[in-house]
Amino acid sequence: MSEWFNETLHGDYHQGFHIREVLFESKTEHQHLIIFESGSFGRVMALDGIIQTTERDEFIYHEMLAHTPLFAHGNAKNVLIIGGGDGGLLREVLKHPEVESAVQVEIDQAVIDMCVKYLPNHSAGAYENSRAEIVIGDGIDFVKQCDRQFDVILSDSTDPIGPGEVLFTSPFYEGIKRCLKPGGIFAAQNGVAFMQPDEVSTSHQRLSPLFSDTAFYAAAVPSYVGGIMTFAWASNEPSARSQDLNTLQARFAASGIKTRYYNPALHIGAFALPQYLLESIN
Ligand code: AG3
Repeated sequence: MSEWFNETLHGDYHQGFHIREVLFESKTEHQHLIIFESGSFGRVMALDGIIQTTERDEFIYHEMLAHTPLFAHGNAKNVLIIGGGDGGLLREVLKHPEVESAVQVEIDQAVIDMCVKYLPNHSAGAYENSRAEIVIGDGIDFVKQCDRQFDVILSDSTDPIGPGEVLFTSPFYEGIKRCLKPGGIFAAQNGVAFMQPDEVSTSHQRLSPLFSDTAFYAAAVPSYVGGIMTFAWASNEPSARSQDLNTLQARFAASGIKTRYYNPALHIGAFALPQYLLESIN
C-alpha cells in the first residue's frame, strides 16, 4: 500500500508526503488533525489538510519567529504566544534567560496533547517549564480582554483559513497593540509570499495604521512550499528593527543559546525583501 498526504492549501498546485505510518488522526473540536511518519521529513503534523510542522525543518521557522524579535528587543521579560500548539516556539522562547514568563494561548487542547505525545521533540519539556502558562482559548478574545502587557507577542498561527482567519484581522491587531508594552514587538507567521501574494500587502495595510514601524522578514522553510515564508513585524519602537550587528552578536553570545538556523547576520539580512514584495507594499 502506498499512501500519500497531498496538501490542499493551494488550488492548483500541491506538495505530497509519502505516509509511512499514520500516528494519529481525528477531527478535534476545532479542526482535522493528522500526525504521520513521513520519509525524509520525519514526523509531520497537518491541520485541515495543511502542513503545520515537520521534525526535519521546524527549527528554521521556530528559531526565526522567536529569536529575531527577542534578540532585537534584548530584554523581553514577558512574552505572549498566540497559537503554536506543537510547542516548538515555546521551546525556543524559553531558551532566553531574560524571559520570566511566557503565556501561550492555543485554541485547541488536542493539538497540544497530541504533539506532546507524537512530536515530543517540539515542546521538549517546555509545557512543564515553570515559566510557561498555557491558556486554552481563542487568541483574539485574549488580546481584546487581557489586562496584562507583554514585551514581545508572537503569532504562530495557521493560515488565514478556518480558526486562524481572525488572527489576520484589524481587530486582532488592535488587541495586539493594547497588549504590547511600550517598546514591545509583535511578530507573526505571514504566509509563503510567492504562493500567497496578498498576505503581505493585506497585513501591511492592516498593521501600518496601528504601529509606527511595520515590516516583514523572511526565511525559506522547505515544508512551507513555494519559496520564502514571511513574518510580519510591528512595533512602536523603530530602533528595535535596526539593532546593529555588534549589538545582536553580543546579545546572542551572552544568551548562550545554540541555534541551527538563526544567527545575527542572518537576522539583519532577513529584513531585505525582493523587489516584488517591496512593490506590493509601497
Ligand atoms: N504555523 C504554521 C504555518 C503554516 C503555513 N503554511 C503555509 N503557508 N505553507 C504553525 C505551526 C508551527 N508551529
